[in-house]
Amino acid sequence: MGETKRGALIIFEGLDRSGKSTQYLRSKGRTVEFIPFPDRSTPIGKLIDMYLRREIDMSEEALHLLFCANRRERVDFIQECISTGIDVVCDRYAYSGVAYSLAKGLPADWVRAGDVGMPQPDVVLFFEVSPEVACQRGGFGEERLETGELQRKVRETMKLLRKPFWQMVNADGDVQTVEGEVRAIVDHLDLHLPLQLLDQI
Ligand code: DGP
Ligand code: NA
Ligand code: NA
Repeated sequence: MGETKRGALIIFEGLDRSGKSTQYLRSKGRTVEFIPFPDRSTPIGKLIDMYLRREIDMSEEALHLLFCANRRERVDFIQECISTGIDVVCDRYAYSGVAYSLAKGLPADWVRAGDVGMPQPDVVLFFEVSPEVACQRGGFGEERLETGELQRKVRETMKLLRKPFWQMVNADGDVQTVEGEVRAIVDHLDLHLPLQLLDQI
């Protein structure tokens, strides 16, 4: 009897409007569960959504903790999928959480502690898009946090978070080219070790 291979935890990271959503929809031929973070469908996600659409205000600290809590809400589901051989693709993860809050000037140790113990990704695909291209894509600037200045800071901060399991993907190109890059990386993941938990971000 063959052992069922565990699923992979694949993270898409990058700036707003870097084309991540398009990418993950196009990869739907695999047995994959997609989780967008923030997951706006949960009660905590609805609060985040109201904040982003400028319907409510809250402190930066409270917002940070809500984003962390919103990711924690899905941990059981992620682990269930992985152990039954289903891949999980998350649009954003702890790295967005840390990069946005550091860019706003919250204390580094406090910020980085919020996602310790989360499942460790098998790969983080970092979609790199030039800020000029990102600003030209549709819908930019509609929500809070989409100002050019904050995006520049997030971009710089995000790069400092790079880990050995990060892969940079040039997202300025056309969709087919980017999709090819993504598949090549995902097809070569080594899934023999069990899923680890993040001991630092
Ligand atoms: P999205 O739905 O992927 O466009 O994300 C909504 C916005 O929230 C986007 O500007 C990025 C930001 N964001 C995503 N995750 C986090 C997080 O954990 N912390 C903070 N502060 N912002 C985040
Ligand atoms: Na956005
Ligand atoms: Na998202």
